[in-house]
Amino acid sequence: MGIVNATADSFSGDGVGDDLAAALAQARQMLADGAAIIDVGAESTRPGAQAVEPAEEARRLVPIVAALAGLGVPVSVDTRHTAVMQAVLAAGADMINDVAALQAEGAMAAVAPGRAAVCLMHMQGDPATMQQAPHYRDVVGQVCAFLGDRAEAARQAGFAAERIVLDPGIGFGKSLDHNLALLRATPALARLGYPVLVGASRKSMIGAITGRAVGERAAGSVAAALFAASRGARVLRVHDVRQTVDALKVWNAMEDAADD
Ligand code: HH2
Repeated sequence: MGIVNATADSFSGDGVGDDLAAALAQARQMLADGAAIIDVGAESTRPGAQAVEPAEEARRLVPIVAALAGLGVPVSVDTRHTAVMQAVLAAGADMINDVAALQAEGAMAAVAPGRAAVCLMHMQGDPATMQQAPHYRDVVGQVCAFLGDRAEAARQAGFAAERIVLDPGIGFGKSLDHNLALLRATPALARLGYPVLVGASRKSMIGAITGRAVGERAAGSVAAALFAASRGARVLRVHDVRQTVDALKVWNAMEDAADD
């Protein structure tokens, strides 16, 4: 899953702002590099990011979604606002990627009746304050319990199991140790019975381990992606598509090779 941020302030530094042509060019390059899904967002969720009004978010997203859907590209939209979900679904979005796991008023009811998939992500607190003092009794147990409950709520609302993806929410109200425990526990999350999405790309955990600035975290991010894949993650949300796809190809070739 390649990330296209129609923002000016994403932490990764590769946001394209309000430039439709740049967003489409970035998406096309990611597809050429091997992405299977494009995830577009117009509101940064990094701590301290500027809030974007839902009307403005939809204004930026709808033309991008319509253009990509028209090309037959599987398109996911990263939003936590119900009105934006409705607008992008009408424009042809195939997936709603919600860091708030469809907990906003009306969100579940807005997405459940259609054909679009949903990514339900775990977050402790809200983006403005979530990194101040994240605390868990049992991070893996609590995240799995939350996602299991949200998946069940989605099923009750009418989502078929094939339309649900779960995400532990790397960096969303988590310390480095919490993130590492969750990545190691990908098999436990996968045992809930839904595909697991992992997004560690360029995040501060990669910086904390390598000491690298955001623009220099591709290699560390690829290592995290391979580790997650090796533990059963089915979707990898990444900025550096070409490097990640190449690494997966090499790793898969070795996994699939005959033993003698
Ligand atoms: N991470 C970010 C945003 N959306 N969605 C899911 N499902 N999982 C994630 O880990 C995730 C997400 C943060 O990354 P990015 O979009 O690059 O940054 P920003 O929020 O600053 O635009």
